[in-house]
Amino acid sequence: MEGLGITVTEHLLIHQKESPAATGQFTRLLSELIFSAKIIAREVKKAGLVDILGLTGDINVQGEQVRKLDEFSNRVLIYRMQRSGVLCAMASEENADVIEVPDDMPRGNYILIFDPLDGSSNIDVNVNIGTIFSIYRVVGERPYVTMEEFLRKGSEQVAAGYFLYGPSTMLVYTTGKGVHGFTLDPTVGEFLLSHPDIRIPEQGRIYSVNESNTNYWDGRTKKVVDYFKSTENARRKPYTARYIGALVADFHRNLLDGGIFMYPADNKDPAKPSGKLRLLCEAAPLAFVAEQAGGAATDGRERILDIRAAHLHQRTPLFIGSRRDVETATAIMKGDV
Ligand code: AHM
Ligand code: MG
Repeated sequence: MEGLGITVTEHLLIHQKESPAATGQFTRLLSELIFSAKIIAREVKKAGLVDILGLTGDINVQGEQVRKLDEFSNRVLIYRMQRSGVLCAMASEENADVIEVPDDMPRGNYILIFDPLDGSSNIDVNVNIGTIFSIYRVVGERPYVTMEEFLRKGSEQVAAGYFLYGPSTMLVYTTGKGVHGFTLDPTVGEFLLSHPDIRIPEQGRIYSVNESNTNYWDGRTKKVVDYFKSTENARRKPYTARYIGALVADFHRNLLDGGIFMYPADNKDPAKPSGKLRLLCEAAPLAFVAEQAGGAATDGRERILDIRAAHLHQRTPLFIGSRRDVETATAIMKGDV
């Protein structure tokens, strides 16, 4: 029947033949992720109503305070994905080490890396947050995985994407054949194809950066941000500033409308010389999405997808979004202009 929309499962099955990633196991992996995200979305929607807000008092491996919904989302994802039968192991932003699939559970061909609830400082104020995921195929011998399986270049990802918990819940993902967006229809509980083949404008009109860090930036970083604010840029008028403070939400807006998101290196915290964002669970998956939509992502010098992580929780500067804007920022960062 026409007019009812294509569900994400139908879409996956339709495209299964074109995408080497979309095997039966992969479809199952994504279905489990979708189910987990629906549970997280349900709790996010209730967050203002039940006593779930506030800090747990714990500190996660990144040295940040863990909020209850982060913890809940992490637990949901670990519990469901461990039982999916398609994963060999996982890594989460919230866990210091690799998360194994228990010996008594079936293991599969994939590795999942995720940020269970990105932008968590927004939870208490009812502003958008999201879940980011990155999927690799196991290359070594199963069922045991080594750390090397995780420390791969982002270009080896077979799929990546995010769930955005906003006014609507959305899923945006790529398997290396373009980027597709789905919106959760809460009346039937299905993600329906709402944004087929997303293309990011070649050049945007938005810049997104936490400018309160200006005094911690080096000269080149300041020059990049000045460029987007000046009337001497490619638009001949200042770009507009938009900063939500949740990477998924800032990235998503710029993906649809065009623009650049930046989280450069700064000298605010000697323990975090490369800025705040994590290569494996934040930068690499969004870089895959950006490139597949015709955009770009660098650390100010190198393509994000070419960087091999040295450790699980490695941080990286990030310049991501419309291709021409990222190219300009990278050229300034490299001192080429
Ligand atoms: P989180 O994963 O702990 O929520 O932290 C990452 C978030 C990103 O979503 C966002 O882009 C960034 O931190 C905002 O940082 P800042 O408050 O320094 O601007
Ligand atoms: Mg995050």
